[in-house]
Amino acid sequence: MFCYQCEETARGTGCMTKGVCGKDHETAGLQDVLIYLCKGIAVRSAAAGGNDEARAFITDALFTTLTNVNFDAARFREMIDRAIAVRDSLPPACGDEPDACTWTPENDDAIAAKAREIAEPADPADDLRSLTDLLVFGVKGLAAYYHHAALLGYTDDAIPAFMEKALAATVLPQTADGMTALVLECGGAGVGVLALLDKAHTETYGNPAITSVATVPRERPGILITGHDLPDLKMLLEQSAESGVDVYTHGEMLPAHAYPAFAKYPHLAGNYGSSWWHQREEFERFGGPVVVTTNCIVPPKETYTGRIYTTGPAGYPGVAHIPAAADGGKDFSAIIEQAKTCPPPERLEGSGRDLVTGCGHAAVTAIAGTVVEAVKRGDIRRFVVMAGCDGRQSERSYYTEFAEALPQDTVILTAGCAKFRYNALDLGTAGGIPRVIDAGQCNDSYSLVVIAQALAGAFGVGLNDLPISYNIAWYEQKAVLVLLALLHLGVKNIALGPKLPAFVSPGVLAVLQENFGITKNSAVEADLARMVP
Ligand code: FSO
Ligand code: SF4
Repeated sequence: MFCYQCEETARGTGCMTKGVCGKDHETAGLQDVLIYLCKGIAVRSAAAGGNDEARAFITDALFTTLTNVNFDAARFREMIDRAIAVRDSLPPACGDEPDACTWTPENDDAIAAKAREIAEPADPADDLRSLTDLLVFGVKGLAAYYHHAALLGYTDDAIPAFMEKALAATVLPQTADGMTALVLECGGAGVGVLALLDKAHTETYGNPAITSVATVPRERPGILITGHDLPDLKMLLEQSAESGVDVYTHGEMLPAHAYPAFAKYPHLAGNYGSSWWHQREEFERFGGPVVVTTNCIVPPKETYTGRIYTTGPAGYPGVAHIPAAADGGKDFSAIIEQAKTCPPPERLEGSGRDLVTGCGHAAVTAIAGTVVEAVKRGDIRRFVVMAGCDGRQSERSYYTEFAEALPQDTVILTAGCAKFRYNALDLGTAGGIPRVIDAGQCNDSYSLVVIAQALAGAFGVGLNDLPISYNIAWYEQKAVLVLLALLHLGVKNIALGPKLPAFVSPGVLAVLQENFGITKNSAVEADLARMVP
């Protein structure tokens, strides 16, 4: 195997025997083959002017290959069979199609041989390979966000059409310039998909309101739900109402409390625990069933394998999977019954302080006058965007230290699970607003853009002239897409950390630095001096 798609990749260069995430050699190979087949589907679908079934398949298949989504080799075998069927149902694109359009394995050995062929370790200096992988990882992020929007019935043909064009390009002859143009175009598609998902969430569930979320568990048994899928939470809340069981959010599900459509359920009891990588301890101590709707799942401990469930794109071998019916409905009744037999959640050390979330664009622009006045008075000197992901490596304590060291007249704008590094700290208020403005999931990063654009409008300046610095924590491929979206919007001087992506070659990095001022963050004091002048 060779995988270098996430920030925690082995030795900062690539996982070659087993993923740091726990992905094994076999699953990595099957994922590579599935992506390869998606490229063949993309060539044919694009030539046919776009095929709905092919586009839906590509969207869902790519999502399963993001970091920490699905570790289940059996699921990937099924998807490979389905990929071949989808591809072969489409007419040939031309007389001389790339291998991805025609390659058909006779058996498992042929799949394994293809996986070995694909998994060539990258030459770190190969700019074209770097750009191609940057594009594929950005398209994976696009697929994840589009999957969420499409589930709620919000579609936009431009997004799957771009995914198709981009994937097809990776198996057709390319130049570095052509690939660079596609990478930049991917950022534009990223802005489009984030706006679409924002519309899907806010029109379906209402605009989030600034909300305090309890972190101390109640006395009744509970079900914990994690990941990003809001329709799953809605179904679970509906089915468990009046059951005597409470529902708690974990990780990226925390912002759900802020939507009117979820806040109205009295048995949505609070948030339990923190970001994804704490789940082995937190799921064990929760004591009741846990539903994992998307990334990030980490290899579960035996102590809770009998009460953890995956659904949607998520999967793990030996973990029960809740399927969707043809109409998208899911049956959580067995989980609710199991919860009734479980003890209430154990209180976690460090819990107690409410977490504030729901600072989406509607809530923040509603108080824009207060914010603008606070900036004019000098009560708010600077905003620092600290959105992105959390991760398990110790160097990520940088983000806690940076948040603590920020002067009192600064405000953190955040989204994604990166916030768990500082959202339980008592950072107080600045200019009458909380010093941590949590716009929601990484899926809600668009809110930060809208807030920045509203501030730029209020002050009559460009985005890069605002008193905003960017200190972004990345981990997986959705963060790659968000970064490309920010570049597309012309945002400059983003600091990225804790490591730069292994798949960015020195040549590509030089271009990013020259054109966009991207840097790696360094030490707290030096970064503070640079970002909060
Ligand atoms: Fe986090 Fe995981 Fe939302 Fe990511 S839970 S790390 S960017 O998959 O999705 O922020
Ligand atoms: Fe390694 Fe990350 Fe790939 Fe997992 S997703 S195999 S940790 S690079």
